[in-house]
Amino acid sequence: MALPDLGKVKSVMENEYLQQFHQQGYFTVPALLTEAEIKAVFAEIEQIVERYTDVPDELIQYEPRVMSGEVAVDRLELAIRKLFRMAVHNAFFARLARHPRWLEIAHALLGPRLNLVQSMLLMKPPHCSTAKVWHQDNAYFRLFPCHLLGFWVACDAATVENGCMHVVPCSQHAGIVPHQGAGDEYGAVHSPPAAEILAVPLAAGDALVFHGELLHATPANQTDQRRRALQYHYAATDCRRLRDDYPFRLPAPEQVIQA
Ligand SMILES: O=C(O)CCC(=O)C(=O)O
Repeated sequence: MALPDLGKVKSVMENEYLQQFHQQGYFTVPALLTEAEIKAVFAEIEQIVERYTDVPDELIQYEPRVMSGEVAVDRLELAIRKLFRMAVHNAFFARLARHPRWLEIAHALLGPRLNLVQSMLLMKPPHCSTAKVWHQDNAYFRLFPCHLLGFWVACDAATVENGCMHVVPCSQHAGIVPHQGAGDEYGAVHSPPAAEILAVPLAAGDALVFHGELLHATPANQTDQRRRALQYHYAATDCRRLRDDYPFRLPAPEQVIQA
């Protein structure tokens, strides 16, 4: 990815962040969301789960271990693996895609014209969640050049025990590695060596900003606590799918954003 003009973005983002992004493939930002904003996120999830009369099929995806009957849960919300493309289906999450602090960072790294490629709320509930396998997000999207990044925003404190993000620093430099599998099991054929893996625990409201080809994974939630996280992916509008025979369909961008 070409570096944006560091002089121009200096007032917007610390050079240190930019350098870490381009070298290591990620950086963390403290308190990207306030406590009040996180409360509003939780309230909106509750509304979606409890009150929508006609929930679109793609919006709510359940944990496979609950679906198979292996694990029972007390409340429907605790069976949800993810809310998918919720910025398409819900006005609150659509507005969140234009959060000024997020866009400041996204524009600094990707330029003035952006597509919101995908929004997700990763619920990782206690007792029934499964790991998310090692993967690169651009193995799903297949956008070239990879002017693509993800925001992963912890809404609860994310720890090693409850399934925080794990990354392989610098892995984006190797491009897309071979992937296989179906659905959420689609992942890198080879898991990285333990010595290369870095856990990224975060406080609620903190964010991991990561390159679209950074290898990452999350373990299952082994605690009684919840671990909810938002994930929004933005790409520069110059990214293209060069072929369309990849395992995943890529719908139209959820939003087009102009600085
Ligand atoms: O489990 C998580 O929170 C991360 C999931 C993830 O990396 C993804 O769906 O791309």
